[in-house]
Amino acid sequence: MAFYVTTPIYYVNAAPHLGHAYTTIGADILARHHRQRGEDVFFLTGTDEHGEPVALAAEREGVTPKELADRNATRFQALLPRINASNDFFIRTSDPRHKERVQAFMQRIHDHGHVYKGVYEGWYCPRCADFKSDNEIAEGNTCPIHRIPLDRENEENWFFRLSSFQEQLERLYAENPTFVAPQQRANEARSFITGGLNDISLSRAKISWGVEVPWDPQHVFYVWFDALLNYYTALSFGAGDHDRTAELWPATLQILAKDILKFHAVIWPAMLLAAGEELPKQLFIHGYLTMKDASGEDVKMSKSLGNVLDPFEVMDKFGTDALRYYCFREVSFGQDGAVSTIGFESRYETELANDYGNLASRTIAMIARYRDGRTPAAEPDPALQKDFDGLTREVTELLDKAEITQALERIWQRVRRLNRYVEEQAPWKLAKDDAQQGRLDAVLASLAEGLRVVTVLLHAYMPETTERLMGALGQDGGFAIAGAELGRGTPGTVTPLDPPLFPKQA
Ligand code: ME8
Repeated sequence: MAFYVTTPIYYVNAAPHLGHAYTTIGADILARHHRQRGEDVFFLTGTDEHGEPVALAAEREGVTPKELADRNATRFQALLPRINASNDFFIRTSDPRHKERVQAFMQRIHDHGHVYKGVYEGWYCPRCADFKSDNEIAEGNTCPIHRIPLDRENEENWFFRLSSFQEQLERLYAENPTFVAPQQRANEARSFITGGLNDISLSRAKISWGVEVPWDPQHVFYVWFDALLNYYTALSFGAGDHDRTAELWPATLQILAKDILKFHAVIWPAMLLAAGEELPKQLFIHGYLTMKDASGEDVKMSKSLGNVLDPFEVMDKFGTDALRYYCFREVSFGQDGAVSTIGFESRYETELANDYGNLASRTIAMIARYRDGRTPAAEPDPALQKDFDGLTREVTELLDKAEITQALERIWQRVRRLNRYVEEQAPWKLAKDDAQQGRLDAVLASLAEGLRVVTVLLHAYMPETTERLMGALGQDGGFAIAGAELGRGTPGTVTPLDPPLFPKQA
């Protein structure tokens, strides 16, 4: 079974911030989870290098767009190993192989009769690269997202007959209610469509930084057409030594934030329909990470507003897995949520260092002390078994719906259950009583197994920590999801955790 997951391709007009890392980590958690299920996973991310947002930023910095793109694409690429993203390819839209395929795809749309020449007159945000309709304009003709004045544009462009897809798109949403998740975002997309679709510019004559329109080389494609197509073009040259489009298209899941809902939930399916291609199975729209701005108000973390948390700094201090964990624990995937340094520190201490790290250290230390480092072979305690029954199924079902935070919550309930189990059973008391040695075997074996099961399930979230812990538990059974049941482990020889999984911060 194939699982093809994508992130948006990020603009190279500035360096990456935590908002970009967030989406990529979310996609990575799902990619890793599906690999644990033995599926044929393809995980794509990359950079969006054309269009006005990049051309303008380059102009401001006094470099060519290509220079800026090369510099910042390198920074986005460098972020990936740091956040431990297991992407299979990184697409750059300035890649000539992408450009060729954009031209071929758009030529198909042209030849199917969905394109005509016209004049665009209206408001345009150069940072969003978006032609704004009346209800998308904030006070004083400003962009509601970037809070900058909009430009009044009047230019001759090629147009895409978006309006002619109105009915098909309405039918798509009616027949496939989970095409866009969560539901609230599907409703938004739907009301945008039922509000009436206008044809949209497909090319720009004013800009030269882009992919040339093959039937009119004075124009380049409007950047969104070029950008959206990355999800499709990458499969023909970025997925190994042969074209894997037939095996991997349509995408299983496309992840993005609500800022670019309209492009993905309306324009993108219309483009695919116009070319006669299948539609992605699902778009998952998450919310914004917010942070306080200068006035103390929680607003979207963004380059242009300047309220960004540098993911590199956070990882230097807390480690990669702590960042991965925090983002999805603190902010429910799908909702907006505030992040802060204090929030990081608090969850790091109470949950990672105490709930999980301490549980691991104590369990291993007790096996070392009372059983000479060999985990006893004993059946899992029925008292614990009952609380673990169905856990893996629950987690898998939630992750099938991209409910990453909810799945993590279910796992964490069991981490806490294991902590209570230690307190209830008090192995240190059993150890002093000769008559309780069988019981002590059962308790230690159950703890080791419980810890192994949550560790298999946490692997997609915290790959490095979980590998270290599996090694320390002497488990060599790996991370296949099928093994995430109490009693499926093989008792091994433990190694004390030094330093602990999440060392106390100075
Ligand atoms: O829109 N909270 O690129 P972009 C959560 N190139 N996610 C955030 C975020 C925040 N504060 N800030 C950014 C573009 N993101 C286009 C996309 S796709 C064919 C072209 C993430 O650099 C989130 O995924 O502005 C959002 O959708 C994306 O970065 C926008 O990145």
